[in-house]
Amino acid sequence: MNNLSSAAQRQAFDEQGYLLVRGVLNEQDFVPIRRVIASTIDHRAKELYDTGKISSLYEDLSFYHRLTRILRESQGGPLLSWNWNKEVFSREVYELITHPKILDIVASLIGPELTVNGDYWIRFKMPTGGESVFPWHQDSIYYNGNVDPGQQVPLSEESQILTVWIPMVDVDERNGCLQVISGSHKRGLRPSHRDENRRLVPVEDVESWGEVQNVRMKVGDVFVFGNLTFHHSLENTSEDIRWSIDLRYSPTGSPLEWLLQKWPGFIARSQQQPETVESWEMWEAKRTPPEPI
Ligand SMILES: O=C(O)CCC(=O)C(=O)O
Repeated sequence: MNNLSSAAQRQAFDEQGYLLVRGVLNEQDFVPIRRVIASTIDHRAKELYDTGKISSLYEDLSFYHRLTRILRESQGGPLLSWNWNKEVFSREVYELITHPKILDIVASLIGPELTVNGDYWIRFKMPTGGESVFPWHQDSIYYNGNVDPGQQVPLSEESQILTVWIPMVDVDERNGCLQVISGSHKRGLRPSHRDENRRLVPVEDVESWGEVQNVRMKVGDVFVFGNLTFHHSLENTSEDIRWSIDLRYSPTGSPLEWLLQKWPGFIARSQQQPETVESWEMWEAKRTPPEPI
């Protein structure tokens, strides 16, 4: 897993179903998004404090420890991991999703006509050991599982949907890094069933199919994988939250209207029709429901 030329990146991605690119972003690139998260945590803390669910705003705690403390007190039992999308919808997220270095990597894998799908997630993987495990899955199985019964839509596995996974702290086996199975995407979409937590887990022993890779990453590295690549994340046995953001892209014109209706996205790059690229204001207008008349 090294930095390679575009053609070699593409070849490695096609072969393995994933690609790790080191040192893409720098500390400065994260400043705006950290600010958005900190302000959302602040807002959430005030809500919980005002409704008597926490006894303090814990403003003296660091960015990383504050949310754990707030959730420990408000949730009582084991901490549930959180995913935020609309809570952090902002120009700062748009800037990160359209970061030229990220778009260059995505374009090297799926071509120059790029649509951002609106289902990005900021994830807080809580320091709760086994509770924090995310089981093996292919993203397509979740997409298909989210389609309403009876809705006739093209299956998601017929499209390329790329995830760009970006840690906001260094990640390894201790704090729940991702694992992937090399070459697993070549087997197509596999059967799964719902476990006791309603999560879709494979019925087959996927770990026996190929090399299971631990995806150890430093802040600034990005990890890209496809919607058929089996991946999961390990327990977070550390004391701290594992923060990450995952972004999603497809070739423009992919038959994903059902996804874009649910999570409106935008055209992020186009070589053929550069005038179709959509600004933050255009994305914001798509995501903001019209005022009632
Ligand atoms: O961040 C994680 O722990 C899991 C992420 C994941 O499964 C995904 O982005 O599809």
